[in-house]
Amino acid sequence: MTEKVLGVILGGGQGSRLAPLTQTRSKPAVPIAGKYRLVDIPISNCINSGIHRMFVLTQFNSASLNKHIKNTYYFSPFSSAFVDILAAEQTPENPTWFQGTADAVRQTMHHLLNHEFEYVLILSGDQLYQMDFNEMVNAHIESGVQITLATIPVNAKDAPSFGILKANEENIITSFIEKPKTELLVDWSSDTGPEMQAEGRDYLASMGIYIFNRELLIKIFSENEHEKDFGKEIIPRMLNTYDVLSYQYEGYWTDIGNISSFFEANLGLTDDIPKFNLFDSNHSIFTRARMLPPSKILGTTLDKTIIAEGCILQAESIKHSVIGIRARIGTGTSIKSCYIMGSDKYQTLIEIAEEVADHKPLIGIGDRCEIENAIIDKNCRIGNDVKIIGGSHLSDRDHEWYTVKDGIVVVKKGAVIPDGTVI
Ligand code: ADQ
Ligand code: ADP
Repeated sequence: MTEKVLGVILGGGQGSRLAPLTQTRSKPAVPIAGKYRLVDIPISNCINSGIHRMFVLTQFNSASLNKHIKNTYYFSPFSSAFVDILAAEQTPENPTWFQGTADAVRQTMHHLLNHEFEYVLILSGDQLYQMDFNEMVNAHIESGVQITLATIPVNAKDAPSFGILKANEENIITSFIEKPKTELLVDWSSDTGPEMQAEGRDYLASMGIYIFNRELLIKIFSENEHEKDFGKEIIPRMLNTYDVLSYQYEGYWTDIGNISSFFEANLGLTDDIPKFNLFDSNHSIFTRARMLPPSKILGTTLDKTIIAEGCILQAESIKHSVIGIRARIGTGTSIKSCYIMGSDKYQTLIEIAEEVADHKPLIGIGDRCEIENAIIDKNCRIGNDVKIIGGSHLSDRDHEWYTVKDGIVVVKKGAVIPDGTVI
């Protein structure tokens, strides 16, 4: 049935919650897990589920996102498969950027409707999960509804960050509240089953994943031009008129829309048995094949660490960390609980000799550094004897080279950090 589905990936609003990672790139282009980009997750889930036609909606169309999509997702010219980026565009009718999730879909409907489909599957661009959409599509069709929402049980601490709902015995949603305040939660618990209740996951949350029948979506947008958001406006209104199905999912799913959840999700990949399984061949995550050389490691003690291709590591030790493509780390350096994104290029030996003579830090991380609880964005030049120790002792701040959020130091893309700096 998934051949009748068109995938629409919401690639992000202004991306302020992931700043400064989104300062110079669109959210779908943010690197994760050492070699992928955020947008690879929903695209891979679609491909693994047999959904081969996708649009990625984004506020700005960065060169790196275009290049990544163009160089990764090319399909046979004899198939109908495609992944196309639709950036917010000014037209005489729409002089502004996308004003919200529903507005993004509304503004791009004329592109979507050029294709034949019966169902549109709307996905968030900032979630980590490996879900087979076949089952959700089948549940949607079998129940005869026109809208289905994927839902997941969450605990009281997380519930205020999500749309929370209640459903009847047929899983038809009876009420919905977008991001309820903690004091309202007493009225919103559900019977989520004994396993979920044992974990304190008593609230049914919207995963921000929706299936709409084509004609209904056209009707919704023609009826009300002012609704900007699915969670805040469209879903609550639909409950009064239509049956909306709750499709309960119980696999691993996490929202990675802010720095601390992004950091935790990346470092979680270093667990003995990570909840997100990069090694599952039935749910492969696709990304650009870069033809990089194997990583080279000289004298480094490694523990609980993921290392992408093309790295040159001479560090003393690397623990509980994710090391991205083409990373270079100098001798005597120790890295703990970090996500090092790596670089877009290698420096030549001549460039290196010249920059060393000029006392300019090289691309990568220098010698005798100590780095902990940090995200180092791509192409940074971190000098020798630099100490960056994140943690709860640091207050939130924004500096020219770095930002601190929830104790995590995020060194900005391309930052040059002189020898001996202490953060
Ligand atoms: P949020 O995640 O808070 O809640 P929102 O910030 O609107 O909702 O983002 C949903 C997705 O759409 C994200 O991937 C975001 O990047 C993207 N997005 C947001 N604005 C956009 C825009 N203008 N253009 C393009 N893309 C945009 C939603 C639901 C909740 C639900 C959670 C689950 O509203 O009900 O519980 O998702 O994560
Ligand atoms: P990624 O590996 O993160 O997908 P790319 O390979 O797409 O990154 O490269 C990102 C940027 O770096 C592009 O602008 C690309 O042109 C540039 N780049 C990549 N390799 C080199 C290189 N060897 N020399 C100079 N620029 C490069």
